Amino acid sequence: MRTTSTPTHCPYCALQCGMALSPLPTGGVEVVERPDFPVNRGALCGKGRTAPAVLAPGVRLTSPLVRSGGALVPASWEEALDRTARELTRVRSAYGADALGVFGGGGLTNEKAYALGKFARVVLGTSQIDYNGRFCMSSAAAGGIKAFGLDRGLPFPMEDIPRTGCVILVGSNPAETMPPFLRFLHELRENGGTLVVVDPRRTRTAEQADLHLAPRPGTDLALALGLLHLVVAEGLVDEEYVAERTVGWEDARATAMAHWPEYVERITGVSVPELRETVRLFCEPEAAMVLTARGPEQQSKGTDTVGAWINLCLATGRAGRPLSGYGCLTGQGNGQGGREHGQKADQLPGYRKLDDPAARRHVAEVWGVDPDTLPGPGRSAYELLDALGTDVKSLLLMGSNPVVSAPRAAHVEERLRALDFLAVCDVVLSETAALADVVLPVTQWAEETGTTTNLEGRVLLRRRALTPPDGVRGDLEILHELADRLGVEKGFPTEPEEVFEELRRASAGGIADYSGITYRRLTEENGVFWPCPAAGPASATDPSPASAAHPGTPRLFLDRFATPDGRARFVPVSHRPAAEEPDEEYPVLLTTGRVVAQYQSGAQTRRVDELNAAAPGPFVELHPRLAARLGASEGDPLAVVSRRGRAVAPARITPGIRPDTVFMPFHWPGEGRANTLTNPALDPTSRMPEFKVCAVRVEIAAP
Ligand SMILES: Nc1nc2c(c(=O)[nH]1)N[C@H]1C(S)=C(S)[C@@H](COP(=O)(O)OP(=O)(O)OC[C@H]3O[C@@H](n4cnc5c(=O)[nH]c(N)nc54)[C@H](O)[C@@H]3O)O[C@H]1N2
Ligand SMILES: Nc1nc2c(c(=O)[nH]1)N[C@H]1C(S)=C(S)[C@@H](COP(=O)(O)OP(=O)(O)OC[C@H]3O[C@@H](n4cnc5c(=O)[nH]c(N)nc54)[C@H](O)[C@@H]3O)O[C@H]1N2
Ligand code: SF4
Ligand SMILES: [Mo]
Repeated sequence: MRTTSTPTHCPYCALQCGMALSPLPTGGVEVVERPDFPVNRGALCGKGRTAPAVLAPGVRLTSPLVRSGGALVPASWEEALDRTARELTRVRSAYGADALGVFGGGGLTNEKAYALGKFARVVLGTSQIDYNGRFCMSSAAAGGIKAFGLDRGLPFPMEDIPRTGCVILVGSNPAETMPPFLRFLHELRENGGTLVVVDPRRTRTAEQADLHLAPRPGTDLALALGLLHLVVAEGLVDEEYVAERTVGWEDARATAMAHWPEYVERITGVSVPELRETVRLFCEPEAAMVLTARGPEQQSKGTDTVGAWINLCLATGRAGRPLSGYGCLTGQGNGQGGREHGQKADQLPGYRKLDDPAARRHVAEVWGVDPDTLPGPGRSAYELLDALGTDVKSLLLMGSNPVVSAPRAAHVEERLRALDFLAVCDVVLSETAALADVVLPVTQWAEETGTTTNLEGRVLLRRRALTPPDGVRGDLEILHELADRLGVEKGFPTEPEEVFEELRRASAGGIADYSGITYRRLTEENGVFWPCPAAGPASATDPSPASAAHPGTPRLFLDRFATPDGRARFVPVSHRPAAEEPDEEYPVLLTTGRVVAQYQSGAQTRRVDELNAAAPGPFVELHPRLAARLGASEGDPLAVVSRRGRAVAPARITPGIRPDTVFMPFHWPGEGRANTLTNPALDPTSRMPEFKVCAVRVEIAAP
């Protein structure tokens, strides 16, 4: 069996666990462990293990669908593609190119994300493209760019984590969201290091910690400032490092000094002794790390919050040194690569900026177009969804299910219904695809080749292990066919490697430089970390590839940060409240997140029996004191009401959550949809919605 298996990677989260696929005699494939891949060493969570279930023809779409007489009916590919091209052309002639919206996803391979961004700018000529990564890690990205001049999830490989002295894990629950990663945290503690977890809930991750801080949701910024205040007060600033490797300390110091520990205790609910203990654990060892995930980031002040945690690292000399640093645990399978190659509203491939004239010239040359024809930056994801049916009249959607996953989802659903034309490329009939005028069924991870970039910035190759069923086509093929019908015959190859070769050239010289990475290398090495420039300059006179390959860059910033002067920037930030604080009418805080057995909007995992048995539906997690006040018992249907709407789900009572807060996972549509409630207040820099805090009222739902 072993010899015939194909090594590849999981279709779901940003760990991109290595696995191998073996063909089964009955058809289909079986997942086999691949202990050689250093991130998971063979371990997989239940989602990865059961991922082949979604490949079965009964579960997925195998024919295009078009809306006819109000219903979606099967159609030929010719008919579905012709209709899509016709509608896009009609909308463009009636309203202009910016009436054509495009929405991508961080689960798409680098090749797809690159082709989608190019398709929007070159074929449609629209500025109106963004993607679901805006809901995911845009605040960490913005914070990283401000401070370090560059954003890559982790600036070091995962294998460094067990060797540091202390990890502060802020708003991250890998026990549910990245189970194989827990091993690194166990090893950290076995090696004598300590773990501090910051989460309003005592999660299964928090249970592993030496110290669990449970702040009120939305107060991580104040918490980080309070810790920095204590660092200064206790004389723990690394003055030499600050002088040599940073700028802006005086202003950052001044704002931190305004955040007295007692004041921070009042805002966060974390006691002064706990703050002191955190500072001790963080500052005592030689090296330490801060890792954030969606808890502190999905806030209307997420960028400043990330900045405050980075300030703490900089003041203590814990960035750009061995086994120290700030990192963000990215989320989706290609959450990292998906934000580097141009599906983001303000971006061109190689992490270039769309408003930078030199970047426009470089990419336009690779694309063979006049730089002046490239549109400028467009709207962010929520703003784009909010504009549907007003000045954006059609939407091409690839790799997201916003009916379940967008904030203020009932409003987003209404906006989707108000479109003149909606086309969705998906593997299943998601809740969003069900609203479409045309649904284009696509091939899946195990059936196609392509690269992803995991949370470490490691570029990986997923390999085709299976022949797709009749009736489905690849996303690249769809873009090729649509481009052709819209009059652009060249520039949209269907072979992933050909797209990657072009991506290499487009990214060359950019921040996320992939030009030294080839499919060949990716089959021989366990991934290559960007930046990886082509070793020798390939000039017009000597186009031969250089002999010595660049090794890639597993560890960033050891010599210098990616700013013009090589120094990191402190950002002066101050506490501010959430966009919506509790009041008499809405006295409870709602926060949202994930459970281990479901993935995102659930479009894929809700179709897997084993996962549904483990996590059958939504719930409202609440503290026994709040339950007693409501008169609610375990399992009682609770109505959670916010200014956006009302959701109903059974009570799950646990002393592990703060009594002022309820938690709902967001994986389900319908009555228990958490995003009916959430607040689309946006961070001013990253345009990230405030998924992690809003004010609600909780009551027992009338039967
Ligand atoms: N099983 C599963 N795994 C996944 C995914 C999935 O859907 N399901 N999705 C993937 C993706 S795209 C992502 S982005 C990652 C997300 O991975 P995580 O960030 O680990 O997941 P979340 O559950 O969204 O949030 C983490 C924790 O933040 C806490 N939290 C809530 N509010 C606050 C706050 O104000 N401050 C702090 N400090 N913490 C708070 C929550 O209680 C929760 O335990 O997971 C990836 N892995
Ligand atoms: N309340 C609340 N809401 C949240 C969050 C939260 O913490 N709380 N987290 C946010 C975060 S971090 C994220 S990342 C978003 C994610 O939410 P979504 O963007 O909805 O993500 P998915 O559910 O993964 O949707 C991906 C869709 O694309 C399909 N698909 C998968 N692979 C491919 C492919 O290769 N090609 C095509 N064409 N389709 C494909 C899948 O079947 C699925 O329908 O949710 C956000 N929403
Ligand atoms: S942890 Fe993430 S990458 Fe690994 S098997 Fe689970 S879902 Fe897949
Ligand atoms: Mo995410």
